[in-house]
Amino acid sequence: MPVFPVFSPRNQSAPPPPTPPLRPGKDEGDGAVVVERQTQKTEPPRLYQVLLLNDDFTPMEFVVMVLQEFFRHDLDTATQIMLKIHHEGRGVCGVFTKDVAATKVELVLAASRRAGHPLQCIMEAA
Ligand code: TYC
Repeated sequence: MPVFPVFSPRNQSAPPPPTPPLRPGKDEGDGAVVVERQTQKTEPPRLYQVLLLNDDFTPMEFVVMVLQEFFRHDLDTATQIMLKIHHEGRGVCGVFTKDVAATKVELVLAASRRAGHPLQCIMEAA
């Protein structure tokens, strides 16, 4: 016949609950147990350049407007970038995360087609 210990508030308090096992974590001295330590795994997001390509038909003013409106360049910078594209064939408008770059490309192409220009806008891994 098993004998159960009896703890009544009058004679003594109940014994402390059993200590949890230290595995798989380790007690670090402050009573805290780290169950799992993870090394940093997240990489910074990849970046993409958005570029404009030269053509013989899109007006310079339209390209400057695109660089100001969609890439927030001031008039001087936009003009310099446009002239670089005009002379060298292509030029970087800005560097963005993938989704932002893809959206910029879509918006520029849509605005160009709407205005009847053949301007080409592409993205490339930076
Ligand atoms: N080459 C065009 C012209 O002489 C101007 C131009 C510049 C067009 C940049 C496209 O991405 C471009 N009208």
